[in-house]
Amino acid sequence: MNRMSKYSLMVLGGTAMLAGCGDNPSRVKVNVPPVEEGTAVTETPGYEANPMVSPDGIWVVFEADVDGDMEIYRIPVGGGEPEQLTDNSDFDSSPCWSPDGSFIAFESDRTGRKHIYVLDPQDPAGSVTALTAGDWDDGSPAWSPLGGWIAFESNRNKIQGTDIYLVAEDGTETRRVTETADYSYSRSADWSPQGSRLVFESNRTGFSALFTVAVTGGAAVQITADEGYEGHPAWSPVGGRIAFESTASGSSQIHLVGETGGAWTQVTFQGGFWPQWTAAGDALVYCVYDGVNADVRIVPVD
Ligand SMILES: [Ca+2]
Ligand SMILES: [Ca+2]
Repeated sequence: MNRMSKYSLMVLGGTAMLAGCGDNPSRVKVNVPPVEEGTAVTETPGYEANPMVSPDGIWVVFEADVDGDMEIYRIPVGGGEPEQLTDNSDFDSSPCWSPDGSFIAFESDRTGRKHIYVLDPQDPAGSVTALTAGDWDDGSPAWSPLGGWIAFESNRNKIQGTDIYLVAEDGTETRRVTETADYSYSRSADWSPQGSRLVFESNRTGFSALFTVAVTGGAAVQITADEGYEGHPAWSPVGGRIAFESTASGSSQIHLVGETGGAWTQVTFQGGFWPQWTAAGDALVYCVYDGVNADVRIVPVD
């Protein structure tokens, strides 16, 4: 259903209520459609998730389930015809751009376990490079803004849970960044603009909270309180603050917090998941999700 027909139905509902209210103007209520936040990038009946704008600001890459399994797509930021980049019966998800926009890293279970792969969006039917392999699961790749390394989460070396690792973008070397207890997770990492620190979510102290850590490892710094769920952090490419999703307001919304913590600023009020900054750091692409349908939106951020 496109936005116009959805609005038409809501206006019809308001009209019906008016007709039932008689002549008493004090009892007249009109259902005013909510002002939609940001701009729609996709408005399909299906599930789109994990969007990220290309460094040149032209494309949004995302995952979608159209044919019973997840595939990677890209679509112009202003909307239009999606271009399918993977086509198989496996679960392909969590796409992210290389800093020069030449490649897209993603996770796929095409070997039976989840691992990190790289494709060329100019030649999606061409060769896909596996960066990780093994009898465990890797996911949520995030490419360093300086190039060279991709952060990801893995359950290798762990009895339940995940830690953050780095893999060289040519797959030749892997490094461990976090080392937390079994049965706890550190995941959904993203890079600081200088490529020296990572922000990630972890439940090491209880509920899921946000932490930062040097890419060389060591002590993590907690930047949100762990009394609720905070996740999917995205470090502003111009620095200073981190976007994330939280259910603190009663539903999942996008918020901002300083990169060393502090007060939050709420960005969305009508739902928000999986925020990612544009390269200019002046907007967030994210999803709204009602449990069945998810759509990609983009909203400017001052
Ligand atoms: Ca949709
Ligand atoms: Ca697939």
